[in-house]
This record gives sequence, C-alpha cells and structure tokens, in this order.
Amino acid sequence: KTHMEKVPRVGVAVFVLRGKTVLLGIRRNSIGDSTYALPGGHLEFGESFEECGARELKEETGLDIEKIEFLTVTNKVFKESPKPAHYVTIFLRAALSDPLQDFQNLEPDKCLGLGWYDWDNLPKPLFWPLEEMVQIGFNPFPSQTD
Ligand code: 8DG
Ligand code: MG
Ligand code: MG
Repeated sequence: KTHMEKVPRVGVAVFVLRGKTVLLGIRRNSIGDSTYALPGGHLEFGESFEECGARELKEETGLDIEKIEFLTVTNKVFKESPKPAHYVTIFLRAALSDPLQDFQNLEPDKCLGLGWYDWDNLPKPLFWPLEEMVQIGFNPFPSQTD
C-alpha cells in the first residue's frame, strides 16, 4: 500500500425501482457521510457493470435484482474526502426479482439505514453526485412515451 498510485476507480450505483420509489441508504463513509445514496460499490476485476450492480445489491441489502439496464456515467473528483478520490461511476437501473422481497441492512458499518423513497419526495441531504443529477432533471424511470 506504500506505493498506491492515485488512479481513478470505477463505481457502480443502482436505481432499484419499485413503483414510484427508489431504494436509498444513509452512507457511513468518508465520502458523503450521512447522506442518502444509491446502493452500489466498486467494480471488481473481470466484472460486467450488471454483475457488479447485482453483487453489490446482494451484499449490501440481500435483494435480488433483474432487468438491469445501463442509464448513464459520470466522472467526478471527490475533493471533500480525506484523500482526494476520483470516480467514474456507472449508473444502472433494475427491478426486484421478487417484488415482495424487502431489503436488509447487511453492512450496518457502511449504512445507517435503508428505505424506499418516492422520486417526487426524495430525502435530504442526498449524496451530492445524486443531488446534482436530480438538479439537472435526471430521471431513472422509463419514460411514458416509450
Ligand atoms: P465495496 O468495498 O463494496 O466495493 O465498496 P463500497 O463501500 O460499497 O463503495 P461505495 O462507496 O458504496 O461506492 C463506490 C463509489 O461509487 C463511491 O465511493 C462513489 C461512487 N458513487 C457515486 N454515486 C454513488 C451513489 O449514489 N451510491 C454509491 N454507492 N456510490 C456512488 O458517484
Ligand atoms: Mg459495497
Ligand atoms: Mg456501497
């Protein structure tokens, strides 16, 4: 670890859509502590984005997801973190494999709690990359005209 280079990392975050709601958790992390963020994590060697999204959902919430689709990508430098961090983040959407399955908070050291939040009434404060997306009018739900 003594020769760790500063390199961009790849994050994968998932909008799990249930009705008009999305799943958000309160982060416990040096980046975005105490803010509401999407479940997700780091892309591991050899993984597809979809595999990473499904794995992180399972690890963090116990949920099984399906219909996983790519939405967008961001490129952000997190200057707030103790050591500046640079993430290329892949945003996916997905549906629950079993609509009756609910989340468990399986990583309570990394998450204070999870919940389903109405897209039109999101909690505050949102993790700032997510807040920025909301501010520019991004919407993870399939458009009505499709
Ligand atoms: P891991 O050890 O499980 O792989 O990592 P993690 O602890 O679950 O990582 P994470 O912070 O949840 O996600 C990795 C990075 O993805 C995060 O540090 C920054 C980037 N990221 C965004 N937006 C979002 C978001 O809304 N949720 C999550 N979880 N990560 C996001 O840019
Ligand atoms: Mg994780
Ligand atoms: Mg995570």
